[in-house]
Amino acid sequence: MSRDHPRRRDFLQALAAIGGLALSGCDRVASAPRFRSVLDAANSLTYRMQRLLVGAHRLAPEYGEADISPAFRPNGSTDPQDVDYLKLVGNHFADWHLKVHGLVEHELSLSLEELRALPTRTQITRHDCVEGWSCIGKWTGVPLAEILSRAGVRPEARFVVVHCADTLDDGGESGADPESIRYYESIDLIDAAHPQTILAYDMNGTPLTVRHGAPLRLRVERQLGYKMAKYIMRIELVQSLTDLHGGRGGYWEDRGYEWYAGI
Ligand SMILES: Nc1nc2c(c(=O)[nH]1)N[C@H]1C(S)=C(S)[C@@H](COP(=O)(O)O)O[C@H]1N2
Ligand SMILES: [Mo]
Repeated sequence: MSRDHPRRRDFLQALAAIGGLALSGCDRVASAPRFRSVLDAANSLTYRMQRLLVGAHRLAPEYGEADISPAFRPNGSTDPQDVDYLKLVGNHFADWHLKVHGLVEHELSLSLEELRALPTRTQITRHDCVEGWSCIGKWTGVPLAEILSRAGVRPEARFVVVHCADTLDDGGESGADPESIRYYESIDLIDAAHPQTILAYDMNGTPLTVRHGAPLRLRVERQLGYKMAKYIMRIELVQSLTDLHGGRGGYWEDRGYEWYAGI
């Protein structure tokens, strides 16, 4: 009995420690105002279910070199004809800068060279398009968290919005203001801080081609393809999505797709 005692006490202490850790871990996330307001803001059942079931930290599966799809299907915009973008392509993106602005402590303007000098992550992941196809590719880029920590996220910020260079092909024909049909996407700060969320500049070991989003695209590996914005021009930290374009947080979301496109 007395021999068991210390062990039991150790066990109880360990349990308390684990419980305490788990509790403070959950507590930290659940009671953080930012997380709560994201939940409040999200009216999508999918989003809440996914967040409850998978939590903030689950990693998307990663694959080996042998699994890389021999041909990765391009989709959506594949050859943007927007004048500003064509100028950038013409000069091999030497004049391109990633602008980071909005609810940040310091605005950033980073060249491709500067981005490539930052810490990198490479991941081989499966891209699932909502249309029902998947391809496996290798992506190299800078974790979005690195950029955000350099910019300093202000406490009011809740979403990261990615603004792209392209307007979809049929956009001009409708006679709409091109700015209103420019591709854009948004994610919450949980996905923004996720280790597999990167701003990719290389695909399968070579710089991104125009088809796949040169010079920079987003990879948010736990969500569907339409979240993976290509042709990134600027990143904006915002408190609310309602003032942007159609108000639903993305080009396709404004046309009826789910904002949280969890896989
Ligand atoms: N800027 C921009 N990003 C975009 C799109 C687009 O049309 N424009 N299409 C999305 C969709 S629906 C998919 S499936 C992927 C396709 O990426 P890929 O061309 O590299 O296959 O890009 C996503 N990102
Ligand atoms: Mo897609």
